[in-house]
Amino acid sequence: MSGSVYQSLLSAAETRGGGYIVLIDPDRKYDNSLEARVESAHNAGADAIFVGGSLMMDGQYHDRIKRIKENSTIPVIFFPGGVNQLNEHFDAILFTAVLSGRNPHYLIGEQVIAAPIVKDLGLEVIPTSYLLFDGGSHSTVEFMSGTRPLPIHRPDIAVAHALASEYLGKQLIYLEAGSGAKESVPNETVKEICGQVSVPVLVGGGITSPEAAREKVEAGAIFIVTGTAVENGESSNLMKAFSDAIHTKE
Ligand code: 1GP
Repeated sequence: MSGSVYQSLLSAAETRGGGYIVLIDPDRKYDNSLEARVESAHNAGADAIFVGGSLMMDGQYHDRIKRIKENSTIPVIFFPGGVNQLNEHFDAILFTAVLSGRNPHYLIGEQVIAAPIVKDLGLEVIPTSYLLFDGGSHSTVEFMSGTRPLPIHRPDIAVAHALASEYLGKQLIYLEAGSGAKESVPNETVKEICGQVSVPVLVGGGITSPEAAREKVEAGAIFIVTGTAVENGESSNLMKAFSDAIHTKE
């Protein structure tokens, strides 16, 4: 269960006024920039790297996880796209249920398949509620999970899902607008949720500017995830700007 990686992330976020997480999609289209992105994340002062993606288009996935881990001194955490992506090199796994949806396979099916393998690999488990919002881009995760996202401008529905997540014992709530979303989860929704739950909230999807990231932290989010905005090896300056904006106490 949640252990040293989770605790160290929380304590870093508390000390720094927020936590910055860089998402690396290990699909082939990013193969040439893997090491550069890991290095940029370190140079920017990111607190962790999430690794995951909904689709893998070749057989080199496991090799890429090894490359990421070999180049990282910050935690490398599995943000699962499916049980086939489990790997021994991760420091922890977001043990995720798509609680915004009503597809039993992503509420409990994948988790049952994954659990014995997670145990065998000895991965630290972070029980996570994944709430997918409609960010206006028909995200890959919407298609792959076969679920409808939550309406993005209905904070009442969002709060109800977040409260249910807390009462189900989740230790992290991921508010996700989908990778490359046109609209990120609104600040008011983040604020409403953070005012109602005590579980740490993480926001990702469609966050394209450091200012937007900071607003989510000011609304109560503990962690901010960026992927698309910083997906090139050349985006090290932007990563640093995100990091500075999110680490509000530095
Ligand atoms: C996707 O929340 C992450 O799962 C990051 O989204 O790629 O839009 O930054 P972006």
